[in-house]
Amino acid sequence: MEEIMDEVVAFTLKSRLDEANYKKLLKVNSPTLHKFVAKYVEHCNPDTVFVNDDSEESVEYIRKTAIEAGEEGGLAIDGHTYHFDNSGDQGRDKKNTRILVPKGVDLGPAIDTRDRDAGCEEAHQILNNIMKGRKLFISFFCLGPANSPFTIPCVQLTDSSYVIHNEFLLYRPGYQEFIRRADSNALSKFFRFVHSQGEVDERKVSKNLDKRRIYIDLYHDIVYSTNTQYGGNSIGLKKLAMRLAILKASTEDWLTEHMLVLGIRGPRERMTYFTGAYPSMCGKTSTAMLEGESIVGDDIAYLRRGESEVRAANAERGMFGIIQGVNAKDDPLLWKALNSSGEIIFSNVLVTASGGVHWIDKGVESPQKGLNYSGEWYIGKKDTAGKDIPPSHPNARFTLSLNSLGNADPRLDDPEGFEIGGMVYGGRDSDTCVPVEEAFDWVHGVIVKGACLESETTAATLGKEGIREINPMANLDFLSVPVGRYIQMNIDFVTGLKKAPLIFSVNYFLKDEEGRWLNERNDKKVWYQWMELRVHDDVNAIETPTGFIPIYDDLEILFRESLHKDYSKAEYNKQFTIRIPENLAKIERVKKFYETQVTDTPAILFEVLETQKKRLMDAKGKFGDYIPPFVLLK
Ligand code: SPV
Ligand code: MN
Repeated sequence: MEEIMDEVVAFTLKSRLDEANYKKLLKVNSPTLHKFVAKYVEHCNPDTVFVNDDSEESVEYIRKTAIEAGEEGGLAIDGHTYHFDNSGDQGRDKKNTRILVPKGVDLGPAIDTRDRDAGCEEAHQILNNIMKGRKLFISFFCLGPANSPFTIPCVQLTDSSYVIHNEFLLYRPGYQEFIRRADSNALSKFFRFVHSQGEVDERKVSKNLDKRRIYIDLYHDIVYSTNTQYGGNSIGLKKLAMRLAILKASTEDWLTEHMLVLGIRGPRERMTYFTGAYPSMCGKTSTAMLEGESIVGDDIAYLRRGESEVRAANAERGMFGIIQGVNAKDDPLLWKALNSSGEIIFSNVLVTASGGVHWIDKGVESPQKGLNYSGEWYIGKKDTAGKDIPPSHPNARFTLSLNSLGNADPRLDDPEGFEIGGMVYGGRDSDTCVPVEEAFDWVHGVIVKGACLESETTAATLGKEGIREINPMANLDFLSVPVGRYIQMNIDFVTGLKKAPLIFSVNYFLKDEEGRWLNERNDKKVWYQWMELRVHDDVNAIETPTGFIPIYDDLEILFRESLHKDYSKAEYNKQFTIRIPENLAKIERVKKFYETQVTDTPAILFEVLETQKKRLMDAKGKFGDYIPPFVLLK
């Protein structure tokens, strides 16, 4: 599309917006914004335009519209609503998500790109007139706390009130920030998202899934998302913004990570903050929600260098969490929030006639019937392949704001962020890594814990589950810079800092030879408490070929004191046995990935892997294939 002239912009906005909305838009004194809005109002051609100025009336209008438009339905508990996505639109669509790059830019084989001109053309073809008969919502947000070095202003255009509703639960409001920045000539750049759910069927779910596209115009800070409603594809500020933020961070020397931020209480009221990277559906939210600890964020962290330390802030302020498995016993805090009045959107759960909701592994008996993403549902209902349809989708979710939780950190919006003591990497790994382990040093940690993170695929993305994949820093799906460069950025990140965080790995999914889980869900609390003690050098550890592991006595005390559990030496020995053949095999898989899928792997990665391999071989020579920890206790 051609650039449009200023007079045309003014004319378009005046003729397309009613007076009240025109005034709200004009209050943000930014010709760049006006031009952008005018272009997409012309192009997508909505019947009406609504500008969200973050006032209570605006927000109430969006809530009301979501119900009236049938995108959400009301539930028995005050403030709760539900939403369904098409049964073919229940996860992130990796196949149709592309980073648009100009000719000559190559991000390597592990990242799906598309030529910018061709991608933009296709996106605009799909978007042409897509909002005819619809309302366009324009809304402003901040990624990161407002008024801080972490802040990134964003504007979302969408014809879905459900998307906007999610966003004002998940992100900090941005209308005032846009006005302030525009008035002081500091609004040169902002992230822009154009989303349309496209045509919907009688259930109000996107129906043209063949035209589902998520195209990230990387160097122009714009993302197009069409013919989808699933949050991971449609909520601009979430994983779509993350690709833009990773590139931005790479040019400004900070990091955008797929990480929780969590405060862990240590002895004598000490609070130590951790970040934790986990692939989707691998325990990130349940870790962030550990009882007795302090949540800052559960999905996306921005990390910056402070004077001498690493500082992190949550890009978000809410949670788009997985609901499967949430139960009263293991998740008391979430359970309470999900059962209390307050604003929550449930997506793809089972809705009962009395306005209740149910999900897989809720820990209560399943209703016989209800409404779910497949329509009317009853026990035994089959899909077209003859498989049982579960009451809720495995990737069913809830959206809420962190401040509706009892454990939200009081400094959640602190513009300075949080000093980080430890960084944790965790994957879905049934047979290789011990439950918790500290890296030897920063570079070892970045490479062996972060870059080598391996995990089985889950229902969070469309496609087959249970396939083991290398997933650097749990961030591969969102990378917008070549993988090797990204790893080098991580290596260099703490250069010159006096207090580099310690790096750890955790594995909640370890099994024995019979396929039984070796740990219980809440054991992770002990792993984090042990890491907290390590950050302050309060306990010793055992050196193994792969890193430092806990001493039994320290864990025994933590299990007893914080989980009231007897932790036996037999359990410890099983869980912390170093599995040499599995570790060696993993190194080969990782090497293959970095040799074939990444064209700019830093040489240091292979060197660190070789050294680790040598340590494993030496240990194997001395102690055999499976080394219980006491053998290594000096
Ligand atoms: C994830 O899949 O990593 C999520 C949910 O956090 S989504 O919004 O789909 O990215
Ligand atoms: Mn995520």
